Amino acid sequence: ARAGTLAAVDLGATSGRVILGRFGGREGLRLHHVARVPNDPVRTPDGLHWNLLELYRQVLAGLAAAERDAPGEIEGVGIDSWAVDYGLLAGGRLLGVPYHYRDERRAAGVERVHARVDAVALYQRNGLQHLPFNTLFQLATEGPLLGLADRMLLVPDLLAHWLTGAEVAERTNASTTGLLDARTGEWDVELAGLLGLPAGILPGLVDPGTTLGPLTGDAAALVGRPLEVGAVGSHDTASAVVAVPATDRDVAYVSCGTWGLVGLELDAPVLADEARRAGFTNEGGVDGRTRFLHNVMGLWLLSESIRTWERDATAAQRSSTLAQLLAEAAHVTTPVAVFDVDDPRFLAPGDMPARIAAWCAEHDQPVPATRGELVRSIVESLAQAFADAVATAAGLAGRRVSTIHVVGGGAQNTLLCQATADRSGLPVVAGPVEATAIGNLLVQARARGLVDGGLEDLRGIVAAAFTPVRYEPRHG
Ligand code: LRH
Repeated sequence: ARAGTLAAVDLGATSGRVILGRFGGREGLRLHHVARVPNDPVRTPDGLHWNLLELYRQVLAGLAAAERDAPGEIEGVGIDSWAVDYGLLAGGRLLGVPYHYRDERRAAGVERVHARVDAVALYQRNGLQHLPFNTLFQLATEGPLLGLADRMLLVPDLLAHWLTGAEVAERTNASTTGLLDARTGEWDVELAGLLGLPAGILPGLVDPGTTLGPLTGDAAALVGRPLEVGAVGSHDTASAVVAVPATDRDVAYVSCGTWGLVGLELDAPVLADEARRAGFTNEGGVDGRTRFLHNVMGLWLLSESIRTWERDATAAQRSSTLAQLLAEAAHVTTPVAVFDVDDPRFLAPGDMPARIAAWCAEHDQPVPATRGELVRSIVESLAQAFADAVATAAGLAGRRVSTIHVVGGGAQNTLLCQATADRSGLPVVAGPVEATAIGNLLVQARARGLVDGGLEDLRGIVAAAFTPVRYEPRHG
């Protein structure tokens, strides 16, 4: 191990960040937050889009700020983001404004794909949980643009392309497209052909740890130095799983942010039809591991409820912070509804409190009467979904689970962590909050020889540098 500084660009669906990681010294790794990157999607008449140019601008500004904070020190940059979304290019030019996976119209692709390959056969090939926004379904809605395109780049790969000129598909994120063979980790060219995708649209795959190249041209000038970009687990969840501070194997994880990604790390995919029916996915992890997990709706339910209340509030009312709402929720003593957080009605942006109330009324469950009750109902329902997914994952994979690790923003939510412990009957170990950025940094650090070893060694570094909080299950 040697000392050195790396930068992580971690873009979540609700906000992003640029973080410096300093390796070496007594703690092993220290984080320095450089910039927050707001990520506000924009709805135009043709649908819901990512503001990708603004994100790119913010990434450049964040890297420039990082370079000012640590002049001449940064050895490399890694980029990760939410999965599945992409841009189409022709002759190096972006075709159209990339869509947000929560755009309702993208689901129209599901029927088109299933007409050619049914859900059972698809699972045998790609091993993915059916989510209506998986890349292959979205591509089926592109219409004429697909005929013009000669490249598809997933969001982190597209940003890396703009920064460096490299045109690659990083493998962990590529595994969320539905076009990767779950057994081999290579593009399923036959499936791409069956779905009528233009030949050559899928770029060459690279593994996390691959060097992509230095910032070029204007990007280098704006940042101030031609920092070198390297591939990491560019699917944010893949990076988060790298930073789960577990040294034993009998653990489950919940990577909890906008989504709650709940499952196990395995050596090989589970493609049994039971796993498909249970909504389990086999995504590609760093070092060829399998992320066998279920997508739970996540803190989106909370952030979207808050967005609804803020939209409807007068200026004087617009003061309820997340912390206040959680404090109110903690004081609720009446029983609250435990609703099905995975109901598809909660996927698209909109009035979440009204949708939750409607679900409760339809299912003869208590309709939340106050904001505190609604927040409590969300927290308890998420915790129940996490506990159920852990038990199902263990059953399907034939593994014993003795601890649940919660990483990501949700690790700060004490009410949620305690409820997850209570409802699963297992201890919850919470933290680090910045697992995704840490996983991003660790994979770069290993590629550059700052640290070495397998994932277990990297996790040992996390466990030593970031003290987690433990929640014991309470009975009764
Ligand atoms: C979490 C995440 C998740 C995907 C979803 C689209 O940010 O990457 O793993 O399923 O976004």
